[in-house]
Order: sequence, then structure tokens, then C-alpha cells
Amino acid sequence: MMENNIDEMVRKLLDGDRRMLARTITLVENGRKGHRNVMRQVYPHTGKAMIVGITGAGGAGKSTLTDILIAKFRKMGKTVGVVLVDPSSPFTGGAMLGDRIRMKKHAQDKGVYIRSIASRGTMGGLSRATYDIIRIIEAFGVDIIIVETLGTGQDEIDIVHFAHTCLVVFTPGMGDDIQAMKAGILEIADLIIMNKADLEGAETFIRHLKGAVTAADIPEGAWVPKVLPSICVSDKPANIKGQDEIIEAIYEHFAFLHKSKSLDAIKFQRLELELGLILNSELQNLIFKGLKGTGLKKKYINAILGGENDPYSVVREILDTYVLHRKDA
Ligand SMILES: Nc1nc2c(ncn2[C@@H]2O[C@H](COP(=O)(O)OP(=O)(O)OP(=O)(O)O)[C@@H](O)[C@H]2O)c(=O)[nH]1
Ligand SMILES: [Mg+2]
Repeated sequence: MMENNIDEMVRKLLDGDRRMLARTITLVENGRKGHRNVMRQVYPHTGKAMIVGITGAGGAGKSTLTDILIAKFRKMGKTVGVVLVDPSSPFTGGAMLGDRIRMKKHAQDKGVYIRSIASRGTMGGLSRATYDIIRIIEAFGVDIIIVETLGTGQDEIDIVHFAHTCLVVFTPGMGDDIQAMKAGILEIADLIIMNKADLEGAETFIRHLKGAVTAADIPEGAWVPKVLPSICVSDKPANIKGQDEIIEAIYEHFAFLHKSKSLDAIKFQRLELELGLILNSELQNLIFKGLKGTGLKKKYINAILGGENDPYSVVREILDTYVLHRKDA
């Protein structure tokens, strides 16, 4: 894509052109030519949306809950962006289709933008593209961005570094795992959602979760995670409940962040994370580009294969040669 086309693309994106939003995201997701230029132009327009992270085990009801929250935010007159990170593995392809069908009713609503991202970072956490895409949706201009990730460890930790409010979704059947999860979960969750509260065992599990919060060593003045029941699916619409309270709690938490000046800390953490990810990929690009045509990369790999060297020593050598000594050159 020509540079002036990129300028035009970003201009339209900032003007609220949805087609351009989709095209920009695809360009950045695939790391195509011009993506750095896009991000440079997009960045000054970011940072205005409220970001809600939703994580939890597969099938806990994250997408179903997201779907209801979208509708409620829309009723409040808010525009919503949704990012579904790796919504299903290649082995459970049906789940992603499920997400699509479930959220299809928002497809005609110009106030909602939903995007699935297939890729995860190579280290298991969220990829650089994911952060860039969230920035792009912010620049496009929505009030709220919901980011759904599967809670498989690293992703949960990542989400807490940029979401303003983090929801961790549990279900009654998970009671046995509670001991193992308790420790980490309280550091991540601002709101602990007990979804499928219609199922047996929900009340006991809620009691356990509340007990864990009470027993936790939460510093004075810090946010105390709320435990909230939720029923997202039922034959009788009247039985679907808990989501108004969740929205109320999201705003309560956001107000708390304002008051406690934690918003600045979140901004800082988010940038720290993004800087690291961008540095990683740009440095690798730069170095592999530098090695191109020298035959060195092949030599290094063969040396490792031959047992004369190891990857850490090779990287050290490359850094010594191409990065650390550059200042002397
Ligand atoms: N009984 C009951 N079932 C629910 C409830 N909420 C969601 N479900 C069902 O749970 C299943 C999984 O829901 P999803 O929303 O796809 O769960 P998810 O956490 O997004 O799943 P992944 O994205 O695959 O990790 C679906 O069949 C939903 O209909 C609830 O409150 N009660
Ligand atoms: Mg889902």
C-alpha cells in the first residue's frame, strides 16, 4: 500500500468509516507494509475508551455474557468494540462459529464493532497485533472495548495490564479447582463472575469465593474484588439476570480507579508492555534484515545443529556484534 493511501486510510478510520476500520485491522494483523505508519498515525488518537477484559475457562460463558453486556451498553447509548482473542482452537472450530451466530444480531448495529483475532503471541501471551488492534479501535472511537480472552494463564496476566476492569468468569462445576485458582485470581479479578448461577452448586461456590475474598490480604485502600452471580441463558427471559449489577460494578470500579489515581498506573503498565512487544519484534526484524545475504544465519543454525554452539550463545554473539558495539562504531 502506498504511503499516501495509508494517510487516506487512517483519515477515514478516524472519521468513523467502518469499512476502513476492518481494512486497517487486517493490514496491521498481518503485519503488512505500512502497518508501522498506521500505528504511528493512530497512536495520538488512542487512550479514550474504557477497556473491559473478560477472561475465564473455555465454555464458562464469556461470549454469552459479552453479548448481553453489548446490548445493555447500547441501551445506555454507548458504542462498543469487541475483540475476541483466539476464540477457539483449530480443534473446536464450532465454538467460533457459535460466537459469530450469537453476536450476529449486533451485525447491523453501527454502534457495535466485533472482531475475532486468530493469533496469539509466540510466547503464549497476547500478541503485539492484539494490542495494536485495540489501539486502532480506540482511535476509530468507541466508548467501551470488551476484550475476551481464554484464561489459560499468561493471557490473564496480560489482560490485567491494560484493561481498566477485569472480569474473571467462573462456573459452578469448577468448584474443585478453587484452591488452585484462588491465589492468583484475586490479583487479576476486579469482578469475579459466577456465571451459570442456575446450575447446581452455584451458591456454595459463591460462598467459597466470597470467603476467599474476605480472607485475602488486600492492602488498605485497594479495591476489594466483587463476587457477582450471573445467569445468561434460560428458557424464561425473566430468569436471565445479574448483568445490570455487573455493569453497575464495572462503572463503580472505573470510578474507583479515577479516585485512586490508578488510571495513570494502568496507562503506564500498558505502555511498558507494548514497548516490550514492539521492541522484540522490531529488533528481530532489524537483525534478520542485517544478516540477510551474509549466510551467517545459516552458519549459526548449522553450528547449533552440529553441537558446536547453542542458541543463547549465538544470540549473545549477534547482539554483541550488531547491537552492543554499534555505539563504538
Ligand atoms: N446454564 C447456563 N448455560 C450458560 C450460561 N451462560 C452461557 N451458557 C452456555 O455455555 C456455553 C458456552 O458459552 P460461551 O459464551 O460460548 O462460553 P465462552 O466462555 O465464550 O467459551 P469459549 O469462548 O469457547 O472459551 C453455551 O452453550 C452457552 O449457552 C448460563 O448462565 N447458564
Ligand atoms: Mg467465547
